[in-house]
Amino acid sequence: MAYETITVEKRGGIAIVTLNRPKALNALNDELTAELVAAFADIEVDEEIGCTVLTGSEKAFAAGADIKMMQSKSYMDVYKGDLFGGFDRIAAHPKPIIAAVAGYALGGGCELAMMCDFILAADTAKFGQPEIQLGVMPGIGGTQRLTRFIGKSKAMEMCLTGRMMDAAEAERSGLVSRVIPAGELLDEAIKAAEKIAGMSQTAVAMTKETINRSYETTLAEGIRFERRVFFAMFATEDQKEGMEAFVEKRSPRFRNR
Ligand code: DAK
Repeated sequence: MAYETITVEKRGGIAIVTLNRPKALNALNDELTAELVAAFADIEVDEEIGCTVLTGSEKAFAAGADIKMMQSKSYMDVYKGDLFGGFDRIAAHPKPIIAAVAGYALGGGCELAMMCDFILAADTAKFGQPEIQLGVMPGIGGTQRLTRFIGKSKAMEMCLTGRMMDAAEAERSGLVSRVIPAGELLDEAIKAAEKIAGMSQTAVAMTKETINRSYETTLAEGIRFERRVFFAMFATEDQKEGMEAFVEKRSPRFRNR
């Protein structure tokens, strides 16, 4: 399918989705949201794809929701149109998504990166929730996810002052998993995605679901959930294959069953 505001490349077992509105620094508008939702719906049912890299340009992952699109909207417009409601579908995508962030990840851009399963940051990356400067606040999960990822004090400071965080601070704060020289970012993200796509996709999906459960429940319930899912893995062919391959000193051949 041809898209106007993103590109999608399938490469072996992975997909690379690139935000592509260079003139607006990849600002998120309705069209881009709908195209991202459609692309991830395709990836979800594509059995060949095990992991996606979501990236932007050298200058911007995404500079936020499109301010020019939002400027004239009324309460009824955003309420009835469920502004950016499509992003819930991306947050619920069952396969892993790696955000490869270079340059600005601001507002909705930072929120989109946080919906992914982990963030690899170029040393040029800058994260921020500057909505307060526009007289609004984060509205695609920023107040909730940022607070859980970096803690109340830093999240409050960023959301109340609009201060940006550089890549080194983002790594120290636990927002990103690793900082990588900008020129190597995409290759590193692809390498990680290929590694994940080579695992049992059943085990990968169950692991993603279980880690995400830790944000939704108490520790005791989460541990109970983990145990149930772990036990269930012994009903999969991939558990037999993975352990047999270890004992036989060979690489496993997972069949995602
Ligand atoms: N929206 C629209 N256009 C944008 C944009 C944005 N967020 N960011 C940049 N652009 C456009 C600029 O207007 C400019 O276009 P032209 O003037 O050339 O036509 C072009 O991209 C290049 O930008 P600059 O000329 O400004 O480039 P600089 O290098 O000088 O500056 C910058 C880069 C990233 C520092 C600057 O562009 C900037 O501050 N951008 C805005 C960042 C921002 O405020 N982001 C947050 C947006 S609000 C919701 C509730 C709230 C929200 C959403 C949902 N719900 C309850 C559902 C709000 C979310 C947001 O993200």
